[in-house]
Amino acid sequence: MMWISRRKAGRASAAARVAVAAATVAILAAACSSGAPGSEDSADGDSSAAAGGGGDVSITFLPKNLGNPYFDTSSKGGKAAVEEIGGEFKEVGPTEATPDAQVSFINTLTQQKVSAIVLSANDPSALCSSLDEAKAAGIKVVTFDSDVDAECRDLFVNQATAEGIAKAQVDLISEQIGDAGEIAVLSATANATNQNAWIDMMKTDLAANHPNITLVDVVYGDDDDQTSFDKTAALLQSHPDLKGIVSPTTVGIAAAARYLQTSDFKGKVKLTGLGTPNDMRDYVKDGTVDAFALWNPEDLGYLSAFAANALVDGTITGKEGDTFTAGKLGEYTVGPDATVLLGEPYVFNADNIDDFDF
Ligand code: RAM
Repeated sequence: MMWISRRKAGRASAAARVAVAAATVAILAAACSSGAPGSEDSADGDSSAAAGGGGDVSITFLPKNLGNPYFDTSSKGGKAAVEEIGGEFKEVGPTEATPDAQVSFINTLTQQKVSAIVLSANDPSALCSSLDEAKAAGIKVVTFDSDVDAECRDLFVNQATAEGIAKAQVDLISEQIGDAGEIAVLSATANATNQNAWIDMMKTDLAANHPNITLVDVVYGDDDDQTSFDKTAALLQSHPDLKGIVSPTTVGIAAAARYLQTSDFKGKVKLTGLGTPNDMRDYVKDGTVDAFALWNPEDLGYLSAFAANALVDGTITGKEGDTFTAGKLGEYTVGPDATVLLGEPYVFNADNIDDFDF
């Protein structure tokens, strides 16, 4: 699997750009999080604390939770895009990945009359009434990474098709366990739109194409490191014949790898799913993990910010066929259901992991 062809040529330069930017990551992270990461007060904070420019357009990122390296990276891309646009960037969000916590941030942003909210949703429907109020106040609502029901937002920026993400993970686990035996899923939160869609499609793919693999359990680590670690231990205890774990969340796969690394199961119970190269590097190098998948979260944030700006300035309305330019990533077209697609998942292993720094 590769990045989509349009971006293939840019991959090396993207990696180089990330490397060059590495020295400034700490500064950007501090600036992006508008106060202490995890602070529930950050939505009330002075927007200038995380300002990315002085323009009229204010674009606020609201991830599932703060303190998650995946969202630190998507917000880094979002901030870069908003700076290019000449707007004002903010990131706010809860410490725990819950819909209730996101609702209060949405309500505050509506009072603040930001131009656009760019959101990864902890629930498909629980945010809808607050998002409706935001839209009624003239705020553009873009989801990225994890969607809400289509009528509750203006646009969804999808990292890759759900089918593609599901298939990548099923292919990986099936290769790693010899296409037979018991597997389990360690997911994020029970209501996460994105993980639930991927798990459904994994089940379909397993049933259709891998009759000798049995999915024996799906457990939820809530995108919390300790909960994910504990759920991994419990899975291995309750399923002594387990051959593999698929964790379609960057928090879950890293915690599961940490558990396996020092256990008797290292190398015997296979682990794959969706992870970041920086979180997973040591586990790939020491044989705890063979291979896993992801897309580039920085590009996802960057594209989402440009999409939000295109809605704000009227270049697009979310209608199928609308086009806009997302800076260095080039031109994108709005597809069915007001969705924009970043690309395809990419597989990381010992041969390529050092080419990436996020
Ligand atoms: C976690 C979050 C996010 C998901 C990634 C793969 O960081 O659950 O929503 O897309 O994993």
